[in-house]
Amino acid sequence: MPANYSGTWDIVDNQNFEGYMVALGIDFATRKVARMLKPQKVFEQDGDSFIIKTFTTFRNYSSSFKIGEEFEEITKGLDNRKCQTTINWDNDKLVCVQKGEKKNRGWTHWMEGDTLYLELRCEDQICKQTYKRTA
Ligand code: ECB
Repeated sequence: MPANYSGTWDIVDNQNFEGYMVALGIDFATRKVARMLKPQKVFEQDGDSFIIKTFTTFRNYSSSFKIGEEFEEITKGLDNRKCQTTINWDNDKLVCVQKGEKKNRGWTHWMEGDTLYLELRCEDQICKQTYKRTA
């Protein structure tokens, strides 16, 4: 049985989001707004099928995928690039690889109790986010 991430998670810490956004080529004005945001994640999971919704007051983002199945991801409202994206289990961690123009792009999620971690990677930058379960 894989881990179950279903639920609602609110951000409590966000390290080097700025560096991650610079690596993605996000302009200064957008970064200035984005770095003030407090994202909420809503995971809907049925075994190996996921919908991850990221909500903010500025923009929202949603991604649907099945473990191990590559899909075309368009990061609409983020950096608006096209990636060939695959998410796999590494034990109970979710490991995402986003192949495309940017090297070393992807993310990893893992849980410890009511804490959800997210590491976002692009080029030589790592953004580390921490979320707490609220539902
Ligand atoms: C939608 C939340 C952030 C909106 C920020 C708006 C503009 C900044 C533009 C680009 C910044 C790049 C990425 C934002 C970082 C995170 C958003 C979701 C990233 C993501 O891939 O989430 C994964 C893992 O939880 C599931 O889609």
